[in-house]
Amino acid sequence: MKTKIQELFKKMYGDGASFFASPGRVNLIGEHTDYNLGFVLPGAIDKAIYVGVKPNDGQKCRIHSVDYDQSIEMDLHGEKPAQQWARYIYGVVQEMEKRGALIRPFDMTFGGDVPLGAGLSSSAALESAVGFALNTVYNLGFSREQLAKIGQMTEHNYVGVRCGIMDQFASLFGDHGKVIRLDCRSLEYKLEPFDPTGCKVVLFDTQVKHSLASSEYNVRRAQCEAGVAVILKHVGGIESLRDVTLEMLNTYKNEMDDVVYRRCSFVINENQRVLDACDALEKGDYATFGEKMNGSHDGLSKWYEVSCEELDFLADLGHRNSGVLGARMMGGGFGGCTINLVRDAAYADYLAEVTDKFTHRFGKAPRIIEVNISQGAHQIR
Ligand code: GAF
Repeated sequence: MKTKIQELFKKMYGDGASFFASPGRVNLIGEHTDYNLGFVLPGAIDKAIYVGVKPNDGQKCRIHSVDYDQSIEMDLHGEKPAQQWARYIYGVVQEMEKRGALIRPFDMTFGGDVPLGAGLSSSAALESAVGFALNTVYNLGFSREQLAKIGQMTEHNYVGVRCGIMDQFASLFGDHGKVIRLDCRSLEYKLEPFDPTGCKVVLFDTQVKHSLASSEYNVRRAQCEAGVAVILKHVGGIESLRDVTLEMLNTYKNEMDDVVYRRCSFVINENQRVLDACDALEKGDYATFGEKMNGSHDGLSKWYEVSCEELDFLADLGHRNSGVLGARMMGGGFGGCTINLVRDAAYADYLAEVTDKFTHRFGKAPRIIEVNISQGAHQIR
């Protein structure tokens, strides 16, 4: 893909472009905790969005999407573009300009190998790749942390998803063989070696994407905020669910809707699971780590209600198999993929079992995606 972007840029817009890559991500544990200012444990993967960019002398940007096979001209200060994919680029530019940058029109080609709709954050990879590319080419001086916030605010203001910062952070800060233990409030992070000797990480993509995913995402966020508002009436200094204990939640349970209670309860437990999983990781205890992954899935499915039949089916297969240390849905939910920690000795048989049983039940095999934890946003020389 990298070479294709380079060749295409040359063919369409000539020589002199600079090229960049920013990856998708996996998340080992810590789902729907980021916008509650809690903890997450993602890692960048070896699948990325590649961008070629070069300033032009015209009044408009010329942009070609390889994946959508579409070319557009875009006025940086005009209306929001009609194409969804172009809004990510437009949004990043607007967010940079809000922060004082001046961006002249450019030519751009982009495309990638992050599977679309699989929950691997291809959109955050695009925002991060575009942000990183423009930051470098125009020498804007934004830090990686600022670029992550620019990507996150692009989602809020130009796509309509009130996401947290996990995906953009992982795409910008990832490193080979390391997961990112991120505190989503302070944005302090630690790169932890992730080397589960004797195991493999594999993703099973249901290839299901429910149209409700982004609206339900915003509903979940609002439910968490509603829970915080109840607690705040009684306890001072509460900024987010990060500050709420299960004890507080249970004390004021009667003042909140049962659904709100369930959502908040999940988030508080999930935060604790991330911390427990990180402790297990430091000790090299992958069995405990896997148990936390399983608990995360159960909570996401039953308490946060962001799973779906296909994801539950895949997680359940993992939970019943002694060769699988952990299995859970990953990302926002309502489709996409599961992440699985599988013993080497069981790996081949398990892949065959999953393919067979899933196909029997849903009439289509899941897509098997093998990933390596890899480097964050970078320039390609
Ligand atoms: C999506 C969002 F973009 C992230 O910010 C995060 O909330 C995730 O869903 C759920 O953990 O990927």
